[in-house]
Amino acid sequence: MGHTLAEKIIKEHLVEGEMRPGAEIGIRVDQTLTQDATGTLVYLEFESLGIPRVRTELSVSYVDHNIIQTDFKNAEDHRFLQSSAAKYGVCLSPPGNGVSHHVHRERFGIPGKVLIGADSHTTTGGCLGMLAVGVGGAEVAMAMAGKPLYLTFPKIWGIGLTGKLKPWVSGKDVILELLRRFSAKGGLGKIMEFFGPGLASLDMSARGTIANMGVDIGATAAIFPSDDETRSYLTRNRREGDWKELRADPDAHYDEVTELDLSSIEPLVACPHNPDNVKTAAELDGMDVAQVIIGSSTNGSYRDLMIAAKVMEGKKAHDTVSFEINPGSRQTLENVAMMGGFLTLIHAGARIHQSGCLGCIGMGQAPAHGTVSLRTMPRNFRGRSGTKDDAVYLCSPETAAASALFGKITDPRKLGTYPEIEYPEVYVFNEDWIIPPAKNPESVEIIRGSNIKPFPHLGPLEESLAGEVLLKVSDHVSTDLILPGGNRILPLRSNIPAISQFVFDVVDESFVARAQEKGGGIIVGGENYGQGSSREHAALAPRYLGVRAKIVKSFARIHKSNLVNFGIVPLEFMDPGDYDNINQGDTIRISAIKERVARGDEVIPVSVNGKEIETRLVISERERRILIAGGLLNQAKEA
Ligand code: MIC
Repeated sequence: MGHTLAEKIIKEHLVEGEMRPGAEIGIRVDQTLTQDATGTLVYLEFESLGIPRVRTELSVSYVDHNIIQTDFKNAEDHRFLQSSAAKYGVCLSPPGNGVSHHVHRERFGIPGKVLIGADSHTTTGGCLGMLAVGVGGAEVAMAMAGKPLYLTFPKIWGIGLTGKLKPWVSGKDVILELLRRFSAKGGLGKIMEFFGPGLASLDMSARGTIANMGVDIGATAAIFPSDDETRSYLTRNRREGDWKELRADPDAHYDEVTELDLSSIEPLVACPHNPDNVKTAAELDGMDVAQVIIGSSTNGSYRDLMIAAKVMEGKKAHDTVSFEINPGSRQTLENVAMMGGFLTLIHAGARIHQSGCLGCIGMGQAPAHGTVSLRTMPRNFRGRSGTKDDAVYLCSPETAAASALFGKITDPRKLGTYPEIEYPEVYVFNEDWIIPPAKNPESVEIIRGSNIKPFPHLGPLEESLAGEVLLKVSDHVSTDLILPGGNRILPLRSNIPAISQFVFDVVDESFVARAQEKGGGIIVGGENYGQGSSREHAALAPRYLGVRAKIVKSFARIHKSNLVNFGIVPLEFMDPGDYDNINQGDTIRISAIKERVARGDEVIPVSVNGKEIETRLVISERERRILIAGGLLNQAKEA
């Protein structure tokens, strides 16, 4: 029997384990990426391993998140990252170059390679036929040290595409349609693999958007074949030499198949506060909007900005709308400028921001209370925009631009003829935007400003765990709720004692004081706990406050690995009904936990106010050793 494309890449990179769903495998990593908000910890982690230079084919450090410098902290992080990159053999993409996912695709992504990144949207790389996976920072540090990436071998979810997108419908609508049908946990434990005749009508921009939000449907990765579209994209980026044809075998077997007729999709909008809360633009048509932002890792490409420019040609954004453009990359900025797009947008009243993540993670662009913000970004979790009671809606650039014109959510099909976009034959860019590593690394001093605090010491797993339920939360709690972003908190990413003061800030402002008073405790949660960002701070900061176990209905993949990597025991209710009978303030005891973890027990009894319930610990042998050591770095240093 033939193989899927994902299987072929995994097979070629397999160094440990067996390729069957549910088994743990280790795969060789070719490329890594970090971004500044997660990256400072990654380089501290890498440094603690005592390895002089990275052992990957390519590692790139992007500075794209914390680029609004309200005080010295971000700038100090940037200098730390630049000097670390120079010393350890990593390329640096400095602030202004744009979002890692765009720049990586433009300059470095290669079909058939394995890329991992300390950012959940690393899945974007799947648009080029790479196996691209978002992971916690410690796993990136290990890969930079030449270690494999460990994964539970996923199911391969084939998405068979037929038909052709209708005018005014684009890549964002495709992924929103999948989110609408399958929910934010529909892809858990799966790699999405796209195939079929419909692929021909999906350009690289659409593929990037879809692969980007593959993680928002819960998938480990989302992959497209490397075909003529991939070739022409690489050629336009002067990298035709990196192209090779890659696709699934004709008789490949997918664990699941979904047929998607592209011509049946209409303009869609995700409503607050989850990307899977999807309605049609037509249903929401007429709702007042106060802010429209086009850009981000999801929709910040040349095409995305040019279609907005075409919509705005000869027109002006509505007076009541703050119309904002966040270019995905410097290359996009330069090419859209060259083709006249920015002139149109500026003339139409757009506010042009620097290339980067910005408002997508609450770094500026916070909306006013009680107003609707319509964005082309990937996430709309409560409070993520920087305004606690925000109302963020997500859509395509077409719907965003149409809505900016009228000041109301607008189905873009009302605009008449769908404009054609002209592409430059080759994109202009300057290779020197990327700063190569130092040729004389020994002489490079790492610049450690006062914002870079040492990595906290984490002790090994105790014999037994006891404590109170410090907080009980419901389903789909994102890492943005566990440890928020925003320009107040993000600059503290390199300072765990300081950032830990914001754990669960959006949910319950008294959480930190309670955790400190009780000397730590246990968190209880619902389904898909820890969805969203890969930020390991959402595990490390609670651990710093003494949280040693979480009991939930189900975990999101990256957060669960992060919990293990920082020594927090990730338990799942055997009977989800037990969730209803457990409350904040209840006394929890988990006896002989260390012995049970070491013995390989999957069923872990937990006493709740003296009454026993059963929970499940579904982790590999390797992860059990990590938990016992108190975290991945402790274990790596022991080994
Ligand atoms: C996100 O989109 O949520 C982020 C901000 O890019 C995060 C990374 C972070 O929290 O630093 C992610 O996706 O991993």
